[in-house]
Amino acid sequence: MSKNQELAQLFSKAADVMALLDENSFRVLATRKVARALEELGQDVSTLSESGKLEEISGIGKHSAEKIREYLRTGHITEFESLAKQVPTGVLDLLAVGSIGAKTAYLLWKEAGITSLDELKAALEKGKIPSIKGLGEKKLARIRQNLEFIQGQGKRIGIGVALPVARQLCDALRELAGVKNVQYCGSLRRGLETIGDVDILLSAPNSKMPAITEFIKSHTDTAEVIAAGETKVSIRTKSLLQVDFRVVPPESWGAALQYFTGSKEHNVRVREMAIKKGMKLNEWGLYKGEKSIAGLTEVDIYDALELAWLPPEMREDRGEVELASAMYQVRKNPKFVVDNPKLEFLGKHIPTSWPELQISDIQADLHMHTTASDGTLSLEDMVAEAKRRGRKYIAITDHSKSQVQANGLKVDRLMEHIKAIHALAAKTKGITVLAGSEVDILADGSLDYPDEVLEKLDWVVASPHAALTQESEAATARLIRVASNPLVDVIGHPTGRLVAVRRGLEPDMQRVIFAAARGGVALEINAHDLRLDLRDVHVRMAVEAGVPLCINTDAHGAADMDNLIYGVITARRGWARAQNVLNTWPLEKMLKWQKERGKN
Ligand code: DGT
Ligand code: CA
Ligand code: CA
Ligand code: ZN
Repeated sequence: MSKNQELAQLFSKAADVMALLDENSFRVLATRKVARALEELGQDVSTLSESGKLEEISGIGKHSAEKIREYLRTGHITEFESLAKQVPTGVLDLLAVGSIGAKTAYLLWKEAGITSLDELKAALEKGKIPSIKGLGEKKLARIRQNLEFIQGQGKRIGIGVALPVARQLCDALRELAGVKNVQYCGSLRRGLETIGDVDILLSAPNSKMPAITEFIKSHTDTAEVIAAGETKVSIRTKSLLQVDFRVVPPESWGAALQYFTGSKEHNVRVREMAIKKGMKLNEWGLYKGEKSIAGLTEVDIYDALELAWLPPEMREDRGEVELASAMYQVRKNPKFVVDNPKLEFLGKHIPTSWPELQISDIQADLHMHTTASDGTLSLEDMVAEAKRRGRKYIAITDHSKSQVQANGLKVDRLMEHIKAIHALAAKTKGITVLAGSEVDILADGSLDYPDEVLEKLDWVVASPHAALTQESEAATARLIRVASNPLVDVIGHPTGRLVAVRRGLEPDMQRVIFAAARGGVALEINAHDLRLDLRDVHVRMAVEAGVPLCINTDAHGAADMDNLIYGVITARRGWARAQNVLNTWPLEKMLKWQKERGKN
């Protein structure tokens, strides 16, 4: 772990401890900001410290800089250590359970004597938690649900952890002499939000196997070799990921890529197609009798089976085999009439090749936070960073007044902020900056600012942050109300779920999406790897209903903007093409949509 990360974790833990001990909420927030700033720092914190530049980092003040220097000098932060002594470490683990915030953890600890997740589980099972104010039966039921939820996730790893590790391994292997192709496959290539294990496929001549095995075993990221055979090596990385490497001869590359990308369900369907044609498909190739028909590329395999190639993210047996078949037929015969009601939403023109949504299609980011609320970059820096990354237009959307712990803006501060954004926008060339807000959706679906305030904004993201455990029916009514509000442009992270941590709202999403279609409100795909909200299946519903999607990073700092890829992958999993994604549109088209939406 780098010094940057070590320090980020120390500050983040200190913030948890402070929250538990009920310290001033601004101090907690400031400490979290330091953690975030450290995580995102593009350079080594020791170097910065030596050149006396720590205080120049946005989010790091004089006192935090002192602590950072102390750590770099001594390996300790005395103040944090004495803070930590006041709370058992197991109590901090309780915070990982959705619906346990600092106050609840405090009650569980002080009033029920619970100091670890195991103790919590046992106490809940035995019904041994005394009834205390703030910890009623409903609350305990929710905690129990959430605890079961996180423990039921097993050991799957988030895509945000797995993808960077897999990419680095693939890049390293590509440099190795004799290696022809390298690609991660399995659930990671399909872009699932959590990954069981990473499957990396290589093509190389058999003679290269010993050298490849040796390289993988001695790689700096390898913590343990689980198995090593003639064509397969399995390791565990330092980040606790299991990675299976398989080596195939170059002539089987496409067949193996297709096979190991999966999903199993998709493969079963594709293999059935082969059998119908009197062929046999396996990881080595496509065969008719002994004769090899295809194997070199994935496209060759699909083509020989009269299927169009589709992006890996779509291969879940959710209708993509039917789509691929229709696309192939139309390509062979433009007059071919597709008679499949499930494909009707594609309109009259079935594409002959699927236009895979790319990161480079994204022109705008319409959900971003600055130091005005809980971001780490100033307005100026955020705009400069977005411009540097080639965004053509953005919306600055700091939190609204209910988000006290995130320093949400009261109306007078919002008015000042709008002025400041417009002033900066007027003198900034090459990027259009909209003055927006991320307005809280209150439990009943009303918004956190009155209409006359919302009317002053160029862009309104409305998001749920609180009351995320309400009943499904209430959640549906809440979101339908927002989806019907003409002052709302997009619903941000519509369910508030956190991948493998918190269920979030569980509305009847089909009804919400129909309401959004009627109201002309867009739905966000929040690209943060822990949110991915809308999730894939709901993206698909939105695409079918013709509701525009908006892939936003919800950036609270510069590094968050790199999360865009996870949003794009999730969009692909829901069959979204660029035309479905509002922020791929040029600014003029988006503004036109904004003016005309919901009018017909
Ligand atoms: P995971 O690792 O649980 O996140 O999910 P996957 O999809 O990566 O599954 P994994 O690692 O067990 O296998 C990787 C791919 O290999 C899988 O997506 C499809 C292929 N595969 C594995 N076992 C079978 C099988 O029994 N039949 C077929 N047709 N394909 C298989
Ligand atoms: Ca896998
Ligand atoms: Ca595997
Ligand atoms: Zn946000």
